[in-house]
Amino acid sequence: HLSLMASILNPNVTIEDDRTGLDIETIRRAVLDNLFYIQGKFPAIATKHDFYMALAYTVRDRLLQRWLNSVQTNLKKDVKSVAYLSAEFLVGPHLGNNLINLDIYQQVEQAIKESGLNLQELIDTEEEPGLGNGGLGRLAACYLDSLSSLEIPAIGYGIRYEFGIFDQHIQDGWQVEITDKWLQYGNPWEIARPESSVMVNFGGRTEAYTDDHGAFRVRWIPEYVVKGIPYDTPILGYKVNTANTLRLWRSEACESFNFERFNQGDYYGAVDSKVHSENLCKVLYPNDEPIQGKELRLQQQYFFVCCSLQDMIRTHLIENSSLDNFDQLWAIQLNDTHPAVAVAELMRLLVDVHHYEWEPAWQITENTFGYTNHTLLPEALEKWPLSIFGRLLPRLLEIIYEINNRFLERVRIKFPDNGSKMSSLSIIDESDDKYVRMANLACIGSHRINGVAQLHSELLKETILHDFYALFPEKFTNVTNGVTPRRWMVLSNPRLTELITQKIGNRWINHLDELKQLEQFVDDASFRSQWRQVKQEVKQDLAKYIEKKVGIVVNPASLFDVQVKRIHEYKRQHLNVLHIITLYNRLKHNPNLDIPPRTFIFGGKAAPGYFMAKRIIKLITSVGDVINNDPDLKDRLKVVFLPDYNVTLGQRVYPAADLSEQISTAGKEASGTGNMKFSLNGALTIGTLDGANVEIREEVGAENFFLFGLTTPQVAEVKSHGYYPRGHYDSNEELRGVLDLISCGFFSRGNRELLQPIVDNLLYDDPYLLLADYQSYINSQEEVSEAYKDQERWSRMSILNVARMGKFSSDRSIQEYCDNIWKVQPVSIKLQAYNQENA
Ligand code: 475
Repeated sequence: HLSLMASILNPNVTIEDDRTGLDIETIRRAVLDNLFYIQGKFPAIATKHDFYMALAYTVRDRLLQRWLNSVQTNLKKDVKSVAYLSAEFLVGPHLGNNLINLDIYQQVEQAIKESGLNLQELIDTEEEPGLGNGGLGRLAACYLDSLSSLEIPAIGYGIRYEFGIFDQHIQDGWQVEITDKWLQYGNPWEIARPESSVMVNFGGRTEAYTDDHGAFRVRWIPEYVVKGIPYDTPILGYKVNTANTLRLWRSEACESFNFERFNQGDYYGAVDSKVHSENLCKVLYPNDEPIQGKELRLQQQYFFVCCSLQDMIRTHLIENSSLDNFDQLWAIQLNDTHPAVAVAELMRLLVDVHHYEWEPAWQITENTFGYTNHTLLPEALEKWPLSIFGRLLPRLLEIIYEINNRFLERVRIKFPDNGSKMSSLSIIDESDDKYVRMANLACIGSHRINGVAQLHSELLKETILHDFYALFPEKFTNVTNGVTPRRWMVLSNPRLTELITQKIGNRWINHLDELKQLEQFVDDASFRSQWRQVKQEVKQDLAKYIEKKVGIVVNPASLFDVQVKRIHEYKRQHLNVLHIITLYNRLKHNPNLDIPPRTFIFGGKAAPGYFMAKRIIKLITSVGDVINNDPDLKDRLKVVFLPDYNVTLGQRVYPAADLSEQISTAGKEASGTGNMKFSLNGALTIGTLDGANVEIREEVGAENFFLFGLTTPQVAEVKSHGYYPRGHYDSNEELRGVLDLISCGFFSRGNRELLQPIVDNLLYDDPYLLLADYQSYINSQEEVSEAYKDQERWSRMSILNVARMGKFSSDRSIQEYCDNIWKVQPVSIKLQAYNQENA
């Protein structure tokens, strides 16, 4: 109460009370307070989850000051903000991360201990918001962390899915999908803002009219209207006052719209339309490839884009008299093409609603948008059947036609008589059925187009976006992905964080280049031994987790060989399996073979409708069942499939890995980000020259990286000559032994049908060239085993990997986006108490 009095006497004093105080005693009391007043529980009857909630609210209270001041500052200042539009944000649990970024982990740990609880257990109680599929959604989350840590005014806009990515169970070796009910026990991190709701039109028709000034205009008479309600979550930066907002939209029926039906006595009809509106944001599509032609998916995309643009315009007009300077105060980034309809929607808002002429509206639009591409697979480019698009978004389709006509007119003048260029550049695909091509819309409507790793950005220009590159070379650039060291090191690997910080201080946490200083200790034998000790302890933790989860006992001294990522043929988890079976056969034939024991760890979800990916999971678990229980092997090989790979599990796995498997077919993985998390945590990489592997190898040095496989040009070369996978089977005896063992039902209790689709695919098609890369992979794995036998050498390589990972901080990526694409500056946030003026 002294501080409260002080603030009355002197309004410049920051108020420290039960909701802001950071000393151990205040935190301890605040948790008990929240337990009583929010959870409605005495400690004696509270569950672990109750304590988690009480602590989460305690931490949120300590964020709010920074959050509201950040929001207020961004509103008032005439500084440019970033709007990151993404259908996915895979943020992971908030509690631990907020403790790190608030820099109160230790106080809270102590306070919780004094209440007889364990902080780690409470952190582990949090249900993670699985609002993403994989790399793309997780990248968006790392970028939010870095935007705040760099004090950039920013907002993330997305969808508040009621059910996120499914929970994966493994039954009888197969994946089973369970709905993810992440909201069932409440979400303490979000605040609903129903007062900022907006309306979104769907269906119906358009109509021309002449306004009061005699101008020709179009209006959209929708068939139905959906309300978007924003839910805000603070994203605090590391040791700064900036807390940006992640604003996710939930859909609801628009009451006024149903009122008429309701009055007509059509009660069930009115309720029905309510159900329909709420379905819109029910569930995240679990494919990490596009879902062509699913109307609900297009509704989701337009819904969140329309809500977000209206929200930006509303906030813009609070401090500005017009939208003339919209592009000077907003940089909007399109995270892949999922939000690309924003290009047409901003035009609609400017032209139809705010009565701009086409040309100035187009200038604003093009200056505002940037587009990030995340894939090279041509089949993964999003396109919508024209019929669906036109029925759902009739006005948007008209605008797209207008954009396209004006654009193609410029193309025609630049490349006269080039019909094939015109048809490849057109937003409308007229090949067989008609489609709207979202990547074309994104390219035309953005002033910058980037890939996510050097190789990927080069390949974009050469392949899928070649004709756009010929037209607008100045638009193309690269921003290599990065990951946040706060979550992927400080939070997930406290032991290594401590060891590094002892040696070089803690500046590396937000200046990751400083890890360089570790190089001076690489020849220090006692440091190397400490380094090994840390890895050993972390591996023991994972070993315990594995035993608890899947009942497999693994040897923490064995080489932990890890591949965690979505299951995809191009990522080649099955190539990893071919290596496992090769080792198995070698050990069976030669029990005295001198190779270090290995534990192969897999994790990853398969899209529910992806037949081959689901078979690959079954292959891994089946091979594991045989190998793990074969007494001849004397536990020298173990194969573990960890169910339900997600952010939380990633945080356990990356720190414990010795070897990181980054084995995609060259030219297929846009970047990868798991590759960075592994290396940052001291794993060595076995990998192809694909995605960001190329740059990782460049940084850590070729001698500290296990390279194998065809290069991208070699892949193209092999394919151009009519690739014949069967030839590798015929000529490579060891490979033949491996495939034959699968075929004969050895791993499937004699069932020859079960795994045959995988073998047949490899022998007769092998689109991802596993057989072509097999021998090179096996050879490289032999080098891995040799290196691991020499633990001192391995430790040197591991230390150098970590020391040279500075480039792969998402802080560096975001700085590049700020400088080269968004042209935004940091703004430092001054704290002002909530009950003071203009708060
Ligand atoms: C790349 N997801 C990684 C990562 O840049 C890259 C697609 C359609 C619908 C829903 N999700 C998707 C992706 O395309 C995706 O995750 N791409 C990944 O983006 C970040 O590191 O190489 O595969």
